[in-house]
Amino acid sequence: MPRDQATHEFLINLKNQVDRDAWFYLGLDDLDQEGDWRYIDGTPLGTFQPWAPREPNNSFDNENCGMMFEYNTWNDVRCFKELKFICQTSLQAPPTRKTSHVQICRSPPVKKTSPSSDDTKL
Ligand SMILES: [Ca+2]
Ligand SMILES: [Ca+2]
Repeated sequence: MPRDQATHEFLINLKNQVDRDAWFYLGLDDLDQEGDWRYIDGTPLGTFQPWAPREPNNSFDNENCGMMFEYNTWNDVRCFKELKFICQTSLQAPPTRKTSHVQICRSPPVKKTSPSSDDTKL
């Protein structure tokens, strides 16, 4: 969860090792209440919110998941859009909220045979 500039840049660098052109989910959404953006652990966003200009725009009243967008800014998209993702996990407290990206992050690890895997886990 990119709560500050340093973490934001860390995630970008991590992603770039797999795919420099990819957009990816960030672990934030406003699924519970429109416009109330929260990280996947339920905590509200802080002051660090590098949304792209005119985002989040909740386009077609159906954009509720945050993603890393052009120029390393954030954008809201439909949660079923197929994107890469980076998971942050805790060995002690797994996520409790059930969203599509949580479900993806909970999927059993798939054995990769190539270094160019689709997902990167922290
Ligand atoms: Ca929304
Ligand atoms: Ca949007």
